[in-house]
Amino acid sequence: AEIKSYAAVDLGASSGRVMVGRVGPDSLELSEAHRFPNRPVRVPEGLRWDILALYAGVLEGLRAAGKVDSVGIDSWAVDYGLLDADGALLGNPVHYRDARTEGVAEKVWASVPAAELYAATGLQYAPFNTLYQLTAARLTRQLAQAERLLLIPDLLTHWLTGEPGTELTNASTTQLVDPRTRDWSYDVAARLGIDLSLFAPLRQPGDPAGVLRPEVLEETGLTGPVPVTAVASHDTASAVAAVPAVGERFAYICTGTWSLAGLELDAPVLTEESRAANFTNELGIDGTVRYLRNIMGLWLLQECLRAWGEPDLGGLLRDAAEVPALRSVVDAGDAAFLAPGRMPERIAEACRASGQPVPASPAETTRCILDSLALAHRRAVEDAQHLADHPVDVVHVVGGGTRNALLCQLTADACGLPVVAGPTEAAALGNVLIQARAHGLVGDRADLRGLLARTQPLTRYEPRGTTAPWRTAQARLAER
Ligand code: ADP
Ligand code: LRH
Repeated sequence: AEIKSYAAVDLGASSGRVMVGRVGPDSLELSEAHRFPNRPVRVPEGLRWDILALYAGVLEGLRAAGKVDSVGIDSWAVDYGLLDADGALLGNPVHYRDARTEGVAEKVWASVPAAELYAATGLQYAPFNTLYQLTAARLTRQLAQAERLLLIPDLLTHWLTGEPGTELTNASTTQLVDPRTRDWSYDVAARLGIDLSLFAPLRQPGDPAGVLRPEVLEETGLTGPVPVTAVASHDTASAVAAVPAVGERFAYICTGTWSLAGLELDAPVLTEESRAANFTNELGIDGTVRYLRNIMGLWLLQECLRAWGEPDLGGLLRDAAEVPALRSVVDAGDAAFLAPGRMPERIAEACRASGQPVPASPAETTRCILDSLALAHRRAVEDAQHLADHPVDVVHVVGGGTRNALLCQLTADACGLPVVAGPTEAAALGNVLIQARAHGLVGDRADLRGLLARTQPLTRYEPRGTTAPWRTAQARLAER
């Protein structure tokens, strides 16, 4: 039977990779063509993405990938590049952890109250939602000069093909989309003075997005035509598409730089209760809603490792497993941990301020982070089931965090549910499968998930003991 090859470009906040997926009627194999670090750069005006280095990594990866039937790009959400009338990039894209959005939300809410904004867009409050970024940029010369705004995967797709577009799953993270109509929220944009004509027309996951330009073929040594396919270009949407679940009674946690924990639903939950719980309704494939909460994720650990001079992670996790459980926990949903820098100190301060033992070694700090993440996973899985009235029997963990067995086990313990961990490269697999489906190789969502469940290595973690210590820890956190 025929096997097709797809290149999946998946750009996470900590690394970018170009993976090659080989898809047959009942086979799916993924291999890594190229991986490169994603290192933001702090310049005098603030924190910026090194977009040219990322694009160079994409080209190098496509060269390493060799002959493929199509290419798709996904990346982290919310950020964008601006192009002038000549199509030239205006400055380096601003990083979502940049400080420019501090205090901006209050200004937005003065025009459109937070409750109305949630009812219209279903998006959680996060300071970095594109809507707040654009409001922060409002009076800048750069925005005045801009003719086009392209979200990061759309920008790279545009550089590869020359074709502009705005892919829907990622557009849903701008907070300018109505999750019921799955179209722009014209009213919100108008009231905030955001010019929607900056955005290229919406496209759906699976839509064609052009072919590699002749210069790109030359640069990568590929022979044309090589089509580019719009995938679920928000990395989390691609990852959720690749959750190897059976049926509907599952929760997922996409663990990487962030933990994105929640449910796949048929319709958004726009209640006031849901807003108060800060759940978001991002759009998924096939008319689905990704109802989830953002948790700080392994960012907390990444930043500590950076502060400690990058010690060996395996050794550190082994030592952390020996530290007594739940001695101190911090609120891993707290936006206070969003900015880079001084992470071990900030965690120590949070423990001290809440009257808990202050972690005294990297192993203790690491344990505090993993316990705190597992606790936040528990809260999100519990709250989502309640808010959406959608019970689950299993938690699927996907992404880089599946390589952290301690985190997976603690998550099972905290949730009191079995955890099925894998695939690790879920976003890349979702990316590959949407391309394969666009070319008629796989069927509906259930087919796609069945294929993953049959072909990808998965690890099951059963919950140990009762959830009582986790419930106590949760109550302790809530008191503060
Ligand atoms: P992103 O896509 O956000 O850049 P990834 O999904 O690649 O993130 O996950 C990166 C995280 O995975 C790292 O921060 C690290 O905590 C975890 N990780 C990667 N490799 C290992 C490993 N060998 N053991 C334990 N954890 C790992
Ligand atoms: C994860 C992610 C997440 C967003 C954040 C900005 O990579 O896309 O879903 O909230 O980055």
